Amino acid sequence: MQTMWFDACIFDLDGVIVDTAKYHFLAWKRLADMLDIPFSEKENEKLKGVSRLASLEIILELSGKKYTDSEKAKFAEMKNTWYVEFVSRMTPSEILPGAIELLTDLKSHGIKTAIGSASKNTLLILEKVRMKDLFDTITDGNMVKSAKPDPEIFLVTASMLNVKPDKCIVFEDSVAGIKAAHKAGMYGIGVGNKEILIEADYVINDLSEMSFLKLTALKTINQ
Ligand code: B16
Ligand code: MG
Repeated sequence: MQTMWFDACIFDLDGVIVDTAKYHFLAWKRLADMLDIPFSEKENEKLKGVSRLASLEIILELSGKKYTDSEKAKFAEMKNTWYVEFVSRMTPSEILPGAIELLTDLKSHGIKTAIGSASKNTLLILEKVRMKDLFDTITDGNMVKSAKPDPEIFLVTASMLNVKPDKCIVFEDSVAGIKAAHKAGMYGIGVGNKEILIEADYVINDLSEMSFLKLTALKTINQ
């Protein structure tokens, strides 16, 4: 069998496999309205890939007020309850373009696949869109201490897959996620806007632009 420059592909969830950012926004907006904090889709951009508590801190900063830790814990729980209500209604029709095709293609060529997401709701979402079985391992926000841009999530994923970090490709829609991939010693493919994901090794609009064959040629293209 031919030796590949990569043995595994690790996928971020929100913004790469499914678009849950819209549900995060609706739930954060409800909390912001309740607290009289101005919050729009523009501010929501800053929350992509960021953990739940870090997202809350960013929103509360817009209020200019101070909140206690127990108030913050209550707000985070309220937001999550509303968010879970939204994602509980998700169906496979919400899977982003090219995701199933790329995962099937990679598997047929013996490449390992995984999820590396900051979301503590990863398993629920993957169950709702019926994609759990397409991944060899699923690493989420419940399994790590440090959030992206810390490389912990991707290093844990690589070790669960039993693959060396330099043989992993990460697909990420957030700047923090690309930084985390690089700190882990992995190749980072940005999914989304080229102007925002400037640190990525390569950028695509969505997963329909990628295939096993294109990945095999990527390193040669970039050199
Ligand atoms: P939860 P990803 C991230 O998912 C989201 O992009 C981010 O907006 C969210 O705050 C974070 O998960 C935590 O989500 O509240 O469900 O634990 O992009 O890492 O797949
Ligand atoms: Mg993301």
